[in-house]
Amino acid sequence: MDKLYKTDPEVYKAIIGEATREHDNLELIASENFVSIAVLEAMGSVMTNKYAEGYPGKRYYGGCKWMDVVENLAIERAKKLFGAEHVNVQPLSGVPANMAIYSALLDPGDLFFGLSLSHGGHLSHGYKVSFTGTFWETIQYTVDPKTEQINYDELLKLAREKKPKLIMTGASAYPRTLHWDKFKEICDEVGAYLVADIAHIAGLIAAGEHPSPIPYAEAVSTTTHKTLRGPRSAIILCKEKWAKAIDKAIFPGLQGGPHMHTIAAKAVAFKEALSPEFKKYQHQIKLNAKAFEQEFKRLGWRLVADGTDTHLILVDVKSKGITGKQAEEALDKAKITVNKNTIPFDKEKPFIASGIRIGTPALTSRGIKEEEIKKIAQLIDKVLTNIDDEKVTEKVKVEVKEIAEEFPLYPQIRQGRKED
Ligand code: DSN
Repeated sequence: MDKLYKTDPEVYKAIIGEATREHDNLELIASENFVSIAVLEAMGSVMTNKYAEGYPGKRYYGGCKWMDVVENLAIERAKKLFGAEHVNVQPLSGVPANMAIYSALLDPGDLFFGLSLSHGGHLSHGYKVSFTGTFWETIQYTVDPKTEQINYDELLKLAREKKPKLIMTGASAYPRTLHWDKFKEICDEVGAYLVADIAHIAGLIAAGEHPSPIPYAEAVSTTTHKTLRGPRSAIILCKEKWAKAIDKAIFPGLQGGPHMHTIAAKAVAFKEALSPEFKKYQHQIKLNAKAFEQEFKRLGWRLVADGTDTHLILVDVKSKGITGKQAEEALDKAKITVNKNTIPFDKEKPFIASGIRIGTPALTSRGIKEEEIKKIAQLIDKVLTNIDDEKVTEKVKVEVKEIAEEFPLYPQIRQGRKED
């Protein structure tokens, strides 16, 4: 990054600082991941220079030959990866993707259901402070108080009573399998459209490690930067009958020029995701989450829904007398990055929260496996059970450094120069 260093040493310093932080810390935020150098190169390419409003073969600008090439590659690869009839690769991120789906399938003021934010759902699933909760009527369904999992019988009862036009499924903090066939039965019974937001589990689905909603849902959205390990962005997959409405909702409905450098990077990430190595990687993500589950249980921690089938666990830290905020801050000092998270029926506000969310995609991208995961669970336990003891934090930091050094990340960026 010589040119960047000469032009803008402050931004250069921030980028090197972040690359160093990503290397030095153990990244356990379930929605984060580390992309390949190939994806970074596509993101930092001349594709950022071009306007390409419209779609391949039908653009509102001249000179779009190479834009069509990358967009078609991204579309074809995503179709193959998920077995979808139609794909739109232009959504800038998850919330606009969900807005586009609601706009295409609903009329203003229609009623839809989404999983409550504090029960693992997402802002864009109809939460009242999000536009998704003001342009449309919404009802937030919850998990079962005993199992902390979706109770499909209760959801059916609610759907029969309220008659939603659409049920949004998917989650941001739900550690167990989502049963799309059961959601579909409910939708069919009340005449609602089934929509799935698979942002967290898209990589697992692409690799066959979690059931796919594609055969059941009218439309599916996903961000591309979580388990899928692509650039920060999103796509929509849908049945052919919704293709025109979805495409129109994205452009010209909600967006202008697509970010072609990101679309190029998505194409690269989808190629990587079609490889046999990606399947092994996704399997390891789940093995690592299971290893966290087992070790945390052995250490006496209560886990929401009693464990995981996916890439994440939710630890109820309040059950040992600390808040999610305290846990997040204490772990941050030891260079272990997690996020505080509400747990079902949480009495704390989201900014304090009673839980922490721990995910394995990023650590797995570094090559970390079960043995180290168990060690990391023990380090987390040490910090949390000695929350005000700086000596313990300092000792844990040394062990974190050893693990980070054993599994290096982006050495070529940290050195500030490309390998030639
Ligand atoms: N903000 C993301 C997460 O952390 O899960 C969801 O979009």
